[in-house]
Amino acid sequence: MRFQAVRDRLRRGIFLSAVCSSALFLAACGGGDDSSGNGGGGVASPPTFTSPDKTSVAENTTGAVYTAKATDAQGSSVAFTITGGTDASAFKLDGAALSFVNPPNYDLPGDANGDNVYEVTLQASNGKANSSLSLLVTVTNDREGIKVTRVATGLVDPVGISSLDSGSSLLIALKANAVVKIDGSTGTITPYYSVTNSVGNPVPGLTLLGMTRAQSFGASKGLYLLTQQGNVASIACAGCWSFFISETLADVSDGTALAIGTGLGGTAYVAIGDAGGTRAQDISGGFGYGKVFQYLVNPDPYAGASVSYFDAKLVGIGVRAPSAIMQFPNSRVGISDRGETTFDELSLTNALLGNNFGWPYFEGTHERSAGGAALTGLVKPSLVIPLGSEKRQSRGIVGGVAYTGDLPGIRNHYVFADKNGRIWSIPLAKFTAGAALKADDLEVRDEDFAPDVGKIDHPVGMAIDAFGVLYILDSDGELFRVESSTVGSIVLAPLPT
Ligand SMILES: [Ca+2]
Ligand SMILES: [Ca+2]
Ligand SMILES: [Ca+2]
Ligand SMILES: [Ca+2]
Repeated sequence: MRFQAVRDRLRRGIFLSAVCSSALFLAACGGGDDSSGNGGGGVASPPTFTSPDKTSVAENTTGAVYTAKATDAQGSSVAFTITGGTDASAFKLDGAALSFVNPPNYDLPGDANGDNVYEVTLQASNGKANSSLSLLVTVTNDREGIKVTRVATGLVDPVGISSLDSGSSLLIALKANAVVKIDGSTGTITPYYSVTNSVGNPVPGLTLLGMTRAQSFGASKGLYLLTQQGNVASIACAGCWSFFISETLADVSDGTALAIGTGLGGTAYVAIGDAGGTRAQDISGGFGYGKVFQYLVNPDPYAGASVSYFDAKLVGIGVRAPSAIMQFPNSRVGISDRGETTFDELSLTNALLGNNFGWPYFEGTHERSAGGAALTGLVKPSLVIPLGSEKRQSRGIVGGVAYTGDLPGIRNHYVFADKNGRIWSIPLAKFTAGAALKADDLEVRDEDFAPDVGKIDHPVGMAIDAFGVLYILDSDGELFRVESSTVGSIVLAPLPT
């Protein structure tokens, strides 16, 4: 009897002989449950799957992704179950309809090996015998409504971008002492500002390192510039006074990294690196290295014993190679810092004073040297990304915006980049107190952000215009506008007649 059943199955090609040998036969090949009795007349043959062993589905799908089908030689009804597979827990079965427990996310795959191919084993049973199918479900990308258009090229050595808070107007700082205004919807570029001397000529040898628009006098905003002349980096507020005023920050001949951005209360923040780490924890020696400062223009520079154009506050210590400073919702400021050998990190704080970002004791979550536990005011990083060039490794965190605009795919995400052009996003809701997000929290958005022309290869900054549209500035002079791919296709209902 049994031999007869085996031969029948072989004839139908149901199982692989290599697997289905000897005593393993019943278990591995789901052979007939003939021990349960078949009335003494032959062994029930198992159902035969007729649905394919692979399927593909776009990410975010909520409904059924696959319908199991099988025939039964005896005409019995067939029931399906999930019996295994590496990714079995990602699925649920309703009758023959297979669906994901949670809608799959191509940009942050949930399958065991992260390649967006989910492995699940289905079983078909007629109540007496059963057979199995190893199913592969491939999840494909959806751009989630994101359309990226290149709106300008030819911006030479751009170093920073800010919204002008009016329409689609943006400011872009160019290294060669020029700030240009650009209309983000048309790409039209017009001169806006350059640092000039007393006779109105551009200051010789002065270059720009960065820029942010931040609070100047009262509620009004000013243009804060990071400048360099010779080896000396300075901060300036363009147009805040009738003459050009700058304040020295650091000697940058050793390659000290600087970052400027808008922080708590909409004020200008500057971070000065200290790659060697010998000065980052020293607050007695008057070193600016390894520190973060808030700069405000002084409304009354002549009030004190000496003339002081800026009010500068020491916000924090312990930074190595700061790359970006940005505002976060819930009155937080984010500061990204480039690691030496292990991690890039992003730290969030809502404290204006007393922050210690940990360098040189900590690099990300890695304790680089003993003694870090004793630091006061230690701000543990909210996000650490290992250094490297893989999808979820960093070559240096660039920019970033807390995007609250209309694009559903990235709405309420922190959208940021890697120096070599990787675009990532993380839902803002994940940035909770005490959470240390890691590489496997990164949604890799490279495909969603592929532009119509050009390439986002070395981004230098991001900005959001007054309409809520996101822009990405690339170091080779390209400006990209990120908008909804569906805006143009809204169909208005006809007017009643
Ligand atoms: Ca997605
Ligand atoms: Ca897989
Ligand atoms: Ca996507
Ligand atoms: Ca480019």
